[in-house]
Amino acid sequence: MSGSVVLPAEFSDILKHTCIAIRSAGRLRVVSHYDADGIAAAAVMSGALIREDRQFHLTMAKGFDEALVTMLAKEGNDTVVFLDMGSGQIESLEKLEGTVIALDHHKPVRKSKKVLQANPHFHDMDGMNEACASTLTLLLAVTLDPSNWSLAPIALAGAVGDRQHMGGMKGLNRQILDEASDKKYVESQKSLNLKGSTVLKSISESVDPYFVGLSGRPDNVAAFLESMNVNADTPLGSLDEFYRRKLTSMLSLRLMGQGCRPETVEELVTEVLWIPLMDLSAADLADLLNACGRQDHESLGVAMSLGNREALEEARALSSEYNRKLMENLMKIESNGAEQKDHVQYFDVEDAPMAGAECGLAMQYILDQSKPTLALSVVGKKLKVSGRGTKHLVSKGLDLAAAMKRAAEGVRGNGGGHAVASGATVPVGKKDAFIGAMDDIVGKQLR
Ligand SMILES: [Mn+2]
Repeated sequence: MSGSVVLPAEFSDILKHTCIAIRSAGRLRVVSHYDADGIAAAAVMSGALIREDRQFHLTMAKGFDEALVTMLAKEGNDTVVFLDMGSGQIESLEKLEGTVIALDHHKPVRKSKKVLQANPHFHDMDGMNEACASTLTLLLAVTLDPSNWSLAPIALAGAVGDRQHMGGMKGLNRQILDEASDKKYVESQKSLNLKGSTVLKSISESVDPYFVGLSGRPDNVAAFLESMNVNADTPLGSLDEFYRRKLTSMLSLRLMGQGCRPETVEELVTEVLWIPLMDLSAADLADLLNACGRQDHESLGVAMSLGNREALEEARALSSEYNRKLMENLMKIESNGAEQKDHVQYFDVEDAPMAGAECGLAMQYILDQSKPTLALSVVGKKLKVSGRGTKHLVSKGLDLAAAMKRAAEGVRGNGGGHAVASGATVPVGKKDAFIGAMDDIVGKQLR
C-alpha cells in the first residue's frame, strides 16, 4: 500500500479502516493544529481528499478545548478527523456523535472503542522524534491512493517544523524520506544549513544559526568572505568544493568562538531536503508554514503547500517580515546582553508572540551557555515567561518545566512544559519574586 514503508500489521489495519471510514463518510470535517506540522498535515489531507473528489470542511485550531468540541457537536458531522491533536483528549472525542478519527503523535491517554486512533505510540514507535502528524497523514493518504506520494515533501516539511529532523530523519520519517527520494519527489544532500540566494545573503540573513558579528551585518559578511576569497554573489549551492569546505570550517569556528555547544556547531552541516517541484527545501517550506501559522494565515499555508504560486509569494512576504523582526531583536540581545542572576539570565521582549523563538535562539547562539534563559513579555496584567535551556544543562539536572511550575505557583501563576523548554504566566507585579524563585530552584537543580 505505501511503497516500501514497513509498518506493524496492526498499524496498517488502522490506516485501512480509516480509509474505509473516510470513503464512506457523509459530511466530513477535518480539524488540525495551527503549527507547521498541523498545517502540513492539513495540506496532505486536503490534497488526498481533493484527489478523491471529496467535499470536506477544514478548520485550523490554536489548540484543543471544550469550545471546539461544542462547536463540532452542533454541526451534525458524519465523520470528524483530528490531525495533530485528539489522542490526549480522548474523553471529549468520545462524546462526539458519528465516526471520530485522530491522527496524532502526542502521547495518547488510552485506546478507545469509539475513536479510530492512528498513533505511533500504540505500536512501539517513537512519536516524539520519528513520526509527526503530517507524516502519519501521508501514510493515510498513500493508503487511500499511492499517487499521493507526491504529497510526501509537504509531510517532510511538517516533520522539520516539529524539529524531528535534528541529527537526521529517523524511524517512520526516514522511511518516508527514503521512499520520496526513490520516487524523486525529494533530493537529499548534506550541505550547509543556510538559506538565501547568495553566499552573502545566506550568512547576513541567517537567524538560525545566528552568527555573532555577521548576522544582520552585510558589510561584515562581505569583509569576512573577501578574507577567504569567496565571491559574495555566488549562490551557496554553486560554491566549489574547496571554498565550500573553507567556508564551513570558518563558520564552525565562529560558532565555537561565540560559545555554542558542540551539538549546535554540528548542526551547521545538515541533510537538506530539496523539493524540485517547489524549488525550495523542506526547511524553507517549514519556515513558510510557521510564518503562516503564527500570523493567522493557516489557509495560505495549505494553499501554498498544494502548489498555489500566489499563496507562496504571500507566505514569503509574511516570512521575511517575521525574520526581519527576529533579526532586529536578536541583534539587540547581542549588543545588550541579558540581565544576570547567579543561575538564570533573562531579557525583556516587546513582541510577545516572538518570545519563544527569540529565547531559544538567544540561548543557543548568543548568551551564557551555563545558565537557562528567560524571555519576559507583558501582556495586559500578566507577565508571560518563556524559558529555554540546552540539552547539556538538562543532562546536568535542569528541569525547566518543574522549575517554572513551582516558581509560578509560588506567586499565584502557572507554568510548565518540557525540561528544556517551558513557559509560565505570572502577575506583572511578581516579576522579581518569580525570577528570584527561578534562580533558587534552578541553582538547586544544577548543583
Ligand atoms: Mn505535531
